[in-house]
Amino acid sequence: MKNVKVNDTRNFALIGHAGDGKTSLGEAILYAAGATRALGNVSDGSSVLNFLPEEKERESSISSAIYAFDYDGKHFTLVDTPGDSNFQADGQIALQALDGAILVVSAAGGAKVGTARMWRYARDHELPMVTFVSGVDRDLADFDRAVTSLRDIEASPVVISLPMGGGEDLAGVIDLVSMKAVTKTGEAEIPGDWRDVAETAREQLVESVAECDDELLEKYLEEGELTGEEVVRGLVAGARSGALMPVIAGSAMTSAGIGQLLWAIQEILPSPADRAAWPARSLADDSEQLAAADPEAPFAGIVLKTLIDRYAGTLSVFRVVSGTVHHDTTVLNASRGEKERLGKLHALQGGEHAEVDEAGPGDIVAVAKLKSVHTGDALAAEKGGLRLASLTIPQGVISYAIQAKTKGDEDKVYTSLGRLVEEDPTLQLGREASTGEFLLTGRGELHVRMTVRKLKRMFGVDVDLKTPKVPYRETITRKAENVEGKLKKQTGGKGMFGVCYLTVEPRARGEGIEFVDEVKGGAIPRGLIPAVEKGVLESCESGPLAGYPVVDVRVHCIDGKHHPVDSNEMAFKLAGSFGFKAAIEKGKPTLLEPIMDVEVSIPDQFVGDVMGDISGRRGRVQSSEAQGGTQIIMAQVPMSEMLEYASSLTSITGGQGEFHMEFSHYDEAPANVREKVIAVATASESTGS
Ligand SMILES: Nc1nc2c(ncn2[C@@H]2O[C@H](COP(=O)(O)OP(=O)(O)OP(=O)(O)O)[C@@H](O)[C@H]2O)c(=O)[nH]1
Ligand SMILES: [Mg+2]
Repeated sequence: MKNVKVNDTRNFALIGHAGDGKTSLGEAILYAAGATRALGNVSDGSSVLNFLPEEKERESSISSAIYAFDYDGKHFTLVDTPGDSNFQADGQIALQALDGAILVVSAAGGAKVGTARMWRYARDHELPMVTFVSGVDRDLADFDRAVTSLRDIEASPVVISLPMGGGEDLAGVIDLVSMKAVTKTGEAEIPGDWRDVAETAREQLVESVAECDDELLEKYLEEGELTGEEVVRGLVAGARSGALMPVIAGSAMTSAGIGQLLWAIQEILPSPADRAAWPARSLADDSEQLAAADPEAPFAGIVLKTLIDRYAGTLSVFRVVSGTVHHDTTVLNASRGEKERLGKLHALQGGEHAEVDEAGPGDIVAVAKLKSVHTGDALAAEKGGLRLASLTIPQGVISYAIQAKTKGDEDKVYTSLGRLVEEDPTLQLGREASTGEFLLTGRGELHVRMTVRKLKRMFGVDVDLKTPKVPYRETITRKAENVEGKLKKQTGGKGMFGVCYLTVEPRARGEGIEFVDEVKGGAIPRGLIPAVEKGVLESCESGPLAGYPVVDVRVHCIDGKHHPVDSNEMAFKLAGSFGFKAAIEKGKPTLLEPIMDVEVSIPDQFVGDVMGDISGRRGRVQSSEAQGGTQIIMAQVPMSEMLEYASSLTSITGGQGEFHMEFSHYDEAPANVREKVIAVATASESTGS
């Protein structure tokens, strides 16, 4: 990979719905490019992209795999992302560090909810895309319907290669750019019985690209045709601006269309130099700058993945945006302000890696874990460097309480999970203050269960998952004025004295806690007001109803009393805490529950059952629309009702449903829910568990 120019580098991801053929397509690309000696297969465990044992077992990707290879004098890095909504966030992180994407759509089912989600994500990050309609060799393949389904998700498809036949009779593809038939034996003239279809499709292609460019449109209107070169120019312009989505037909199994795809990757997807420059800030004066793909510029890079390797330990994978780095280069972790010396650089090939001497713009390389570096961090040259924006990391949405299966394993469980969280930042590990339980938070039930599997395989420790914990909150519903918080201890020895008067009032959802100092005339000495605030904030951690954090309250400290000798920090902290607790009680506390945005996609016939089930879960359906053969239902449902939704949806739809959810907002819980939560909290308090 040395000496490849920036213009000859391509970094792209395979994105799409679960099971639509991304990994298989990745294997077909690697094989066609000569990067692998045999065509890897997801079903027999020979895939080099699904290299994790959990992936081989499930025959499905759970983490994005990065594979660097050279082809035709160019350097490519392919990132195969998972399609399941439990793991898609991992691909979303990687996409932010790449230059383009291949949207993989199954010819048998067309675009689905996972296709739409990743398509929107890539579009929002301005990544040019090409669609590969895969599996045209399948019995149920319907290429035209798959193309139409792309219109449903608002992509603007333009077909650049057509399948010749389908199912078992698939003979190859027709390349509409070169107007040739491509079969197993090579390139040939388009057979007579395919000529009309090809001509019509070519006309549509020419018309679509002409509409992307005024000059081409003029020529097309005058002459009714464009040259091959002009078609390519229009395609490139259309795909890069997002106005067009070039579509290629093919199969990962028969390798039909893979040549066209390799062509499109080189000709249509941008090189690191073609894409928009990266916004950055100067480390010296914080001014806004652009980081360009210049090998001579000061180094700037971005960490897109952290992975635990069998042999090398933990690795940080970064993409070089500007400049060039070597083994031993000292860089700055610009996101955290720490210096780091790079170890040996490695190019990744799925689960394997090969040492490289240097990395320049567009290269994606791994180094042994740098101590301060986390996924998403920006790296920069020590001198004259630019700080790129850190990547956005989607956070977990569902929490489980975890408990070591074997007593005595607790420490090991905690440190090992810490390493897995390091590897997968969409997981969070925390402790519930009110119960002391350890919580593992992930993007879905399967995400958390897979993490537990990895924990067992990699670190030899096992845990039990307990019913997910709902992160309830507490707040007040009315104002309570002038409530006294008093600490007075003046019998024997050194006394303690502090009094504060607090007024509390409700704030809007999501506004948090605010402390306002309105004490006049030194009723509480200036230096001791922060102690009152500290007392208030500490009390917020555990509310009066069920011990959940108190939120969305404004606390005014309006007055107080002090003693020249006995007043001190401790006294006012306790006074603040007592005052706050008393004020909250008077403010008629209530329980808030998290509400989730839920997106369910199901075949038509299950709409009635699924909607009924959502209402039964206190959910509100907000919309329902048809999208490429599936119905998408959007609803808001309390989190407590969604904890085991995955298995219910499977049983309602016989495994044909998919859902995704994200936290939306907090809402007041109805009285019956509140009473139940309080009863559970009181019971666990009295048993001390
Ligand atoms: N006939 C046929 N089968 C295919 C093709 N591509 C994939 N498959 C099969 O479809 C199934 C799913 O393929 P994968 O490549 O694992 O799909 P994926 O998109 O990577 O799935 P996730 O990683 O779960 O998102 C496997 O059984 C493949 O063998 C194709 O072009 N033709
Ligand atoms: Mg896969």
